[in-house]
Order: sequence, then C-alpha cells, then structure tokens
Amino acid sequence: MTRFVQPAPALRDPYTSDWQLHGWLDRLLGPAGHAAAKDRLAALSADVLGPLRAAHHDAETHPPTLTRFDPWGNRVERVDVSAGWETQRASAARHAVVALPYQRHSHDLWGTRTRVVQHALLHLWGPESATFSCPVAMADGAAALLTAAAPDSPWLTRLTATDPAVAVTSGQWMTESQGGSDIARSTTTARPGPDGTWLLTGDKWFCSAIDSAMAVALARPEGAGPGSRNLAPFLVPRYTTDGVTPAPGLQVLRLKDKLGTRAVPTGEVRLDDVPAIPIGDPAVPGLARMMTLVVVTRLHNAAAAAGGMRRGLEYALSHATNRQVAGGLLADNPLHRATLGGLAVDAAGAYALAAHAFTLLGDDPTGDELRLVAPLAKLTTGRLAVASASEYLEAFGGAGYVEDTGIPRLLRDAQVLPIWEGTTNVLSVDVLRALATGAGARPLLHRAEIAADAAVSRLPGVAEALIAATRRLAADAETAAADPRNPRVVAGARELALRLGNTLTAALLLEHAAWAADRGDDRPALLASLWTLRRLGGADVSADLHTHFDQLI
Ligand code: UCC
Repeated sequence: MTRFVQPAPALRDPYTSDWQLHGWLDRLLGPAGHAAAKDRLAALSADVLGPLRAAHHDAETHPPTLTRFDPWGNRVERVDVSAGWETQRASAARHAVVALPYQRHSHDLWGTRTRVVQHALLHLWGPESATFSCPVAMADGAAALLTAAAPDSPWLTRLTATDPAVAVTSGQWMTESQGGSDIARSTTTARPGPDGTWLLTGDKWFCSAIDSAMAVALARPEGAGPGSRNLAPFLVPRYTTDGVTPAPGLQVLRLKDKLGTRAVPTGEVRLDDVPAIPIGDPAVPGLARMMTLVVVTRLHNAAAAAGGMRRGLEYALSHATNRQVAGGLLADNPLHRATLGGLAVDAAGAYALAAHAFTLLGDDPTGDELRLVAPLAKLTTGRLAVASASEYLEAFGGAGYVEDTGIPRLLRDAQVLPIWEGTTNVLSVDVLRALATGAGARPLLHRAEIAADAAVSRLPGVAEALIAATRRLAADAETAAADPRNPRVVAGARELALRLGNTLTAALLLEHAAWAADRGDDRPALLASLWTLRRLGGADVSADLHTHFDQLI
C-alpha cells in the first residue's frame, strides 16, 4: 500500500518573489535607491531561506530556561537560550536590522529613506526570526532615545554595531503588575547613588528579552511629582563588566509561560538599588522622552504584523498549489481563491501602512503626521494580523491545528501584536489624544482627498467610496478632537481609530496604484480597489477576488 504524504509548504525567495515589495521600494527609494539596496536585501533573503529558518525552528523548539541559583546556593539568575536564538542575534547585527538608520554611509545612499530600507529588511527577516524581532525593536527604540537624549553614551555605539561580538540589544522595562498600561501607577523609584549613577528599586512585571545586555527602565526620581509624565527613563546595565554576573541587586524572579513568542525570554524582574544611568535630566519630566522609544517599537510591531501576514500568505499559497480537493487543486477552487485573495489584499494594506509609518519616522520623526500614524499603524495591523493568522490556520485544515507543522505558531505569535506596546483600546485612546494635538487628522484627511482626486478618472467608484469615508471621518475626527474625554467619544474610539487606519491605508494603496499605472502595471490598482470597496464601502468583492486571484498574488 502506498501512503499518501502531503508535501510540506515551501518558501520562495521572499525578496525576489515579492513583486509588491519591489514596486514599493522602486517608488519610495527611486530606482537608484532600490538598486543600492538590492544586494543587502538579496543576501538577507538567501539567509532566511537557509540558516535562519533552521535557527528559527531550533529556537522555537528549545525555549529559554532560568537558573536562579548555582548548586552551592550562589545567586546566578542565568538565562539559557538556544543556539538558534544566538544565530538570530548574530544575523540581526550582521544584516544591520537595527544599525542601518544610524550609519552615516546609509544616509549617503538613502537619506531619510534609510528607514524604508530598514523596514524592507524587517519585512523579510522578522517572520521567521523566532521573534528576535522583539529585542531588535527595543534596541532600535533605545538607540533612538539615546540619539535624542544621550548621544555620547557608549551604549549607543554597541546598540548600533554590526559586529556580532560587539552588538547588544535592549529590554524595555515599563510595565508593573498593578498598573499595566496605566504607567502613572508605577512604584519603581530612583535615587542618586555614587559617581553620578542612580539606584533603582521596584518590581517590573513584563520584561521581554531579559537576556539583553541593557534595558531602559521607567522610574520615579526622588522628589519628582506623581503621575506618568514625571517618570524618567534610566539605562540599566543588566550584567556587571564580566558580561555574565547579574548587576548587583537585580533578580529575575521567573520567566513567563506565554501563549506565543516562546523563544523570547520574558522575565519578571526585582530591582533592589540596581545601578542605572539617567537618560536625559531626571529632574525634567521624562515620559515624553520615553515615548521616543515607544513610537519606534510600535512601528516595529506594525512591521512584524505586515511581515507575518505576507509569510502566512506565502505558506497558504504553497499549500493550495499542492493540495488536491474534490478532483482539483485547492488553488483552483473559487471559494478558496476568494479567501486567499482577500488575505493578499489585507497583507498589501498592512505593508502599505507599515511602510508609510517607517517613511515618516525617517522623514519627520517628531511631526504631527507620525504622532497619529504610529498608533494607527500599530493597532490596525495588529488586528489584521490576528484575523489573517486565524485564516491561515484554517487554510491548512487539520494540519493548521497540529503543532509540529509550525502553522499554529502563526496565530500564537500574531496574538501578541495587539497586546504588547499597548492594546488596541489603549492605542485607540492615544489616537483620540493625537487627534486633539497639533494638526490632528488634517494631514491624513488631506492625503485621502488627494488620493481620491487622483483616482476619480481611472477608478470612479473607488474614488467615490474614499471620498464618502473621508467626509464622514472629517466630521467624526473633529467631534472627537473637541472633547476627547467625553464618554461617548471614548466608547467609540476603537471604531473611529480603525476607520482612520483603513481610510489611510486606502489612500496609500491608491497613491501607489497611480504611480504603478503610469508605468503600465495595473495590479496595485486592483489591490487598492478591492481594499477600498471592501473595507470602506462594505462591498462583497468575493467574485472579483476569485477572478483576479492570479494578479493579486
Ligand atoms: O510591552 C512592553 C514590552 C514588550 C516587548 C516589546 C517588543 C516589541 C516588538 C515588536 C516587534 C515584534 S513595554 C510596555 C508597553 N506599554 C505601553 O506601551 C504603555 C501603554 N500606555 C500608554 O501608551 C499610555 O497612553 C501612556 C502611559 C503613554 C500615557 O498615559 P497617561 O498616564 O494617561 O498619560 P497622559 O496624561 O495621556 O500623557 C502624559 C504625557 C503627556 O505629555 P505632556 O505632559 O507634555 O502633555 C502626553 O502628551 O505623555 C505624553 N504622551 C505621548 N507623547 C502620551 N502618549 C504619547 C505618545 N504616544 N507620543 C508622545
């Protein structure tokens, strides 16, 4: 008897096979800028296809462990991680996924658009990095914070090094058990110690990448007033100078047993007069400084969502082109084509939003547009990523529910994206604050109006849907900005934020489609139309998703 064996889903070269990514990079970097990035992107892609997927698998199957004491009773607080995790660490440094935006020669090549190249690297590397993308995100955030507030710090050099023997990552110790997102309830204190260092005391509850060489911790400096804005960021060296012995007074109480991101060692930390270095003047309220870091990590979150969606799609497509059902290929089944086609449109939307956020981070990091786009990108892509991951599992049938296929991990890991760095609701309230600050929704609405105007002649029905959505948003954003604490406004914050995110995405996809159409490529217009008609117009586009499936992927 011959046993039936289903071929495992295959991965094509994630860079060369992705025509959408090529189009975006051609537009955002210009053909010369994209050409200058090609070798870098191709080299990373080749590593992803080979050693990095193997390292990812190793790290996922060998989760970290904590040893608190040695056999003789000495406190060691040692976190052991897998070889695969260490391979990811070295690759992150070598491929400059943190370092790129901090390198002078990158700026010579791409100027402020270096952030776009970094985003492309993250898009290729992140989905099978065993979530080393988490320490990478925090290292980038810490580097951005040090660049702004302590540019002479020797830690900045190490955070942005490309030599794996020198490079370090960072943790981000904000959360405390009693407060969660409500940072104002923090009880960790900081008092001046000898030699200009400060001493931190308190418990931190959710400290990801606890193996990192440093962390940025929020604490209330001695004499500072109450509330969140008076907290200040401190750099905590995690080890003494030997790089192994934990800093004096630092205990890792336990590792978290998490639904996903299982390769990431996430700890609960107790600080008892742990030496720390203030980042900026601790006498000056410091939450605003800390938000420099948080904005960067929220953008990485959006990149992780978009990258994960693209990779899930790739595996589901591979399966569909291998799997026979009812006498034909799954990839020829109209309903399955419509399902995967919808996921392709969502993945394109998530990429557009994340790429836009990274573009703004380079072009105008303190501008009003990014102030609103950062929470929008994080929350919109986070929700999309979870919904898509659930569909990807379903697209595999029973195999999608079996751990050693590797498919269930897509859902477990996606679920963290709307949680860490602020939940959907916390970010929706942040959106209300952003609407009431500076230019509020005006840059977004303006962008949508221009995109709709440009689409009127080619895609009148699509332009109409965008115009209607934008008009409604303008009125609702004005109401929210006028009274952001009104209970009715707060109750509607998530719905409003998602509408803003979906509308901005439609505008971005249409902008890109107009550029591509001028070069004879109508595929981006198809993606933009289907996103807009479905997400803004509420239309059933299933038949179109089936009919145009081959162009969408
Ligand atoms: O989860 C964590 C680590 C996980 C690992 C990370 C890996 C990421 C990997 C991704 C790739 C795979 S760390 C914990 C995450 N926690 C959070 O994100 C905090 C969530 N909470 C918030 O976001 C809150 O909105 C707060 C704490 C930022 C603010 O809430 P409050 O206490 O109600 O404060 P206010 O009154 O709203 O704002 C206080 C000050 C104000 O400044 P001033 O006094 O000058 O007016 C605000 O303007 O903070 C300013 N502020 C901001 N500034 C508040 N939000 C922002 C903002 N988004 N940007 C700039």
